[in-house]
Amino acid sequence: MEPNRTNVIRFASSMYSYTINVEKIHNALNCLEIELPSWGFANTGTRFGKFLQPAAASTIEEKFSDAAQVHNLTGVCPTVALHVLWDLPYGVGSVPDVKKLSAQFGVRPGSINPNVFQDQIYKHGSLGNPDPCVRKAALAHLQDSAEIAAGVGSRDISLWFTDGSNYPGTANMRQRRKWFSEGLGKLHDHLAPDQRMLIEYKPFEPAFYHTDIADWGMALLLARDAGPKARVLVDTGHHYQAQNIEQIVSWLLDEDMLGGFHFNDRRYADDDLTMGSIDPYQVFRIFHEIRHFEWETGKRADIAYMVDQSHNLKAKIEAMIQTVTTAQELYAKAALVDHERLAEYQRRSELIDAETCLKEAFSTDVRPAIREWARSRGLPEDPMKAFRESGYLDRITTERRERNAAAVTSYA
Ligand code: LRH
Ligand code: MN
Repeated sequence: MEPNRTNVIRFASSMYSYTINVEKIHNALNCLEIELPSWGFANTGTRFGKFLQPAAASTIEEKFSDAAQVHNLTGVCPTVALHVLWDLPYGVGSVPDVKKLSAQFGVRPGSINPNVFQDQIYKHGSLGNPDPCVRKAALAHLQDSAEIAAGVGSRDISLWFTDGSNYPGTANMRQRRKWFSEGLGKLHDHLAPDQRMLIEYKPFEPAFYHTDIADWGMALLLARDAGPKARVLVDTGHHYQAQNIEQIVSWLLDEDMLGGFHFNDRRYADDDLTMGSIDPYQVFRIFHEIRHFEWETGKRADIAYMVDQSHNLKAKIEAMIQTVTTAQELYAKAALVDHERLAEYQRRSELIDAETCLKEAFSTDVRPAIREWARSRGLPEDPMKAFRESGYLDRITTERRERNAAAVTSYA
């Protein structure tokens, strides 16, 4: 698309003159949807305690209400991820309530997250547990979750397992892999034709010696074994410090096995901090690998962009708005990379110029173009300011303060 006066802003620097292609930014924003986690609105903590927020959501109605606030202010969060035990206490029986709330608040149920880690029976694992009765119970919950997903119209069943061990010699890791393969295969066969199962890996926590699905390779092999409706889910917080996450993303894209992301940020381990708060360039590099793949292949990657954070200190709804606007900014910057020019520099191993293609895009201030995009969609230019002026926070604080004050805070 030839830049003309209307869709570009010209910039001339000593080394380079470049234009901001506003249309490219708007097109990118038009196709970016970000799924919010219901649990991101609830009072959560660490093992050392939980600091209660009077406005926190605890009922599924309140979580839909808060998610709808973020969607109405940003226009890009039409779905909310649900965690079965936390949001659907009656399992399939909770489906009618969820559908009613979805209609009431204009936000659809997103990925369905089974929970085979909280119940006491899962002490030694779920699908990987040496006790066949426990494996059977876990599979039943996973299959129920697939039915819940079908009932509420969700496509993705998002799977995370705490299975593993804390001490060497206490688990047969090869045997447990076989049990996982067996269980995931049975779940796969239980899925509806349009459903997907996303397998999330995590190197450690709560298991501290081995985790059965510890990295992308293990998740990929298990997904392959399970069948064509299985994909890998990349939680950005589930990597060792020095791991190159965007390389993992590029391989999963190449294998057509990348199903989705849980975005958050971290300084040390699975800190679940707000996206882009510690290393925004990391998120940019991930978005760049996806956009470059889509440019090269001419096909849109079928990825679920989801947030998975627990806001232990920040005000929860504001932290979610901050996360979504940060994701939009970093995605818009990645959309500005000149793929032709980059491919040419890569082909010629022009290192400085190739790197500068990314740096130029990353250092571009896309906020004016995003404000223009928001205006064009009848959305507030500054969602955070609009939220603070809406009075919503005061209203829910009054409604929820008493109930939240009574909640348990201590770990033990
Ligand atoms: C595990 C995890 C998983 C969720 C949980 C809330 O660390 O990332 O995706 O189920 O957080
Ligand atoms: Mn996650």
